[in-house]
Amino acid sequence: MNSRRKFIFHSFLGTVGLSSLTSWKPFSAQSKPLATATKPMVVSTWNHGLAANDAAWQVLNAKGRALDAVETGVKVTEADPKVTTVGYGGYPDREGKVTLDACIMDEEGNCGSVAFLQNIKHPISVARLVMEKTPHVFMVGEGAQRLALAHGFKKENLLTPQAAKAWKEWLKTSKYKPVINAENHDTISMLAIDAQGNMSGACTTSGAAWKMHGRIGDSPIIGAALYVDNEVGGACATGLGEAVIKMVGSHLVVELMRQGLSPQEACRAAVERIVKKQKNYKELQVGFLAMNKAGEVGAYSVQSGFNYAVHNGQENKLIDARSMVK
Ligand code: SD4
Repeated sequence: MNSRRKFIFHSFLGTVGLSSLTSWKPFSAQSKPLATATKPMVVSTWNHGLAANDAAWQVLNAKGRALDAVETGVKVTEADPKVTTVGYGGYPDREGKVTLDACIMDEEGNCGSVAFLQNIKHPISVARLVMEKTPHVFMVGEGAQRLALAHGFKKENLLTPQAAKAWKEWLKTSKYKPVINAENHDTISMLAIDAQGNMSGACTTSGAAWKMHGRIGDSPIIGAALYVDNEVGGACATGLGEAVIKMVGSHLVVELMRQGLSPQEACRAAVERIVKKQKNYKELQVGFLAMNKAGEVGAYSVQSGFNYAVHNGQENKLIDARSMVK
């Protein structure tokens, strides 16, 4: 060590004290590690999660990677024109444009996101492209679309006649007041554990219906709508994105699980944070869904009406989440 470095090092020790340095442990080592799940599991938000889970399960059952499972799973919802909150058939913004947000995260902490993506049916796969084929983690708009086209994606019209009709109906009043559990909800967020015990997650949405052109919600934001830490577990969110971004919800849920809370307790604590800090909580819906490394699942929402689908190999069933406001 040269003398200048030695000086800095000793001044540092003087500040923190040698004993605190030697007793320092990584925070993650402070709570007991959980046993890893011995069988695959997949969970996802809302009732369309049932069909998405079925597709994801095919991958997991064939000993596939959780990352492939979550991508395959949420693509089912993206392609379904009857789901008016995700992908093709999603309700547009107030200018009649369908703009999509998505993100994905793997067991190594790699992640990719796209936002404000237009005319590409599977934003989740573009998010994966960002993660795997670029040096970046987050791309938006035209640049994200160009990346997709360069990798063989096709430009498509995603505004179905039904969504166009709903938009024209909305234009008559042009009132923007998201309705709880309807209209701006039903993003699909999914978490999976594979046969190797690795976790991944995905989230994809057309966002809040009738949003301002250019508005982006929580769904493409790593830490807000989705977070996965392969040592601890994963969490994801659905609901009013503005409320989730403000408290970086999914990251909070994972960190609470790291400190020893069960998935259910961690989701509840995150909802409590919203209720405590956000004065308008009675007018909004947010739901969190979490799964830890051991395969334990929990969820909690601000308002009643949030449900989620759990596939454990034996059955794929829909469960009503508990909520703060009954
Ligand atoms: C958003 N969080 O854009 C999304 C919408 C959503 O269930 O989750 N709907 O704010």
